[in-house]
Amino acid sequence: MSIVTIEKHIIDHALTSNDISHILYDINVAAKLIRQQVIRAGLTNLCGVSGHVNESGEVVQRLDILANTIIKDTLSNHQRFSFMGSEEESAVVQTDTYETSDYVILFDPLDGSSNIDVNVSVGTIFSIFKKNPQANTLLDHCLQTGVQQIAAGYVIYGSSVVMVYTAGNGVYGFTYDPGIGEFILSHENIRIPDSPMYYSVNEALFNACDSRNQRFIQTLRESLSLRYVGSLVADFHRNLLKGGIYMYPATRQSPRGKLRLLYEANPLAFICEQAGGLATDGCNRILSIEPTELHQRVPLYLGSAALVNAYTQFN
Ligand code: P6P
Repeated sequence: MSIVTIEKHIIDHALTSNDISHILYDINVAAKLIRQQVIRAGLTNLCGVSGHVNESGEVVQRLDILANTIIKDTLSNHQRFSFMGSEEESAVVQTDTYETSDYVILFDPLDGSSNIDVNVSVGTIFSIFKKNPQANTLLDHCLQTGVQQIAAGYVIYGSSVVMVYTAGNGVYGFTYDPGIGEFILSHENIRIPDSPMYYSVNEALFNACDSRNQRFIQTLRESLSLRYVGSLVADFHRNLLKGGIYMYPATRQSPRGKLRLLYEANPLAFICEQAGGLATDGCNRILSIEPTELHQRVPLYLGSAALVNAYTQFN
């Protein structure tokens, strides 16, 4: 079996032209550093809450803060990014090289981190843009529609550590080999299977949804198996590989849904569409939504095209 590292893959796919190779290398370094902390969390007093609440009003875990710091420091040192938006940062972060660097990154440093204490997979999600030439403010560089992304991906820290990305030419997965300290190509050109197996939704929200969502969930129950671990990256990764739908609808408590457009919905929507799937907020294509706030939430329906289309037929 030929060993294809991220660097070799990028050369083979001639991605060196727009710096994607350097960006993916930087992210793979950050992922290795975060992995080191995740796999030892129970031994290093890194489990549990930090005592802070983030801009979205969510309790921040100790590992959220550490992962956020690792990504900011690693990427700033490599001087490719001008601006960063993070779930754990209330405002846009401007790097020391903002005048000369060309790229912008939005990221969720450790999605699903409340699952760390119980050993359920968690993940890092990232979305990459070029700087916005029409920007008047720092925020304008981050508030770009999802179709403007030049790359997106995630790292899932699970039974193995897998980095999945797209740069608009298909979806590729790399599994970390601790024996050689490298991510090795393991999933060549991922496509969502035509016949879905799973649906992923928090069934406890059923009574808080509108009747359209309730009727849709009832149809899913008849033909699919429910798999929901409460980590978006883990639930999405399963549906990407096996076929299925992840949904987090608007509810009475969260009328705009729970998940964030810029660093959760957009990057996973880019990957999903590149793998032959669809991603909507129930009415609009996620990648076409014009962002207005850094931490804005959207309802999210993401996965097999047949299932996402089935929801849009409900009214
Ligand atoms: P609930 C984790 O906090 C997260 O943002 C996603 O990773 C996950 O899919 C969702 O929230 C779980 O939310 O309300 O079902 O616990």
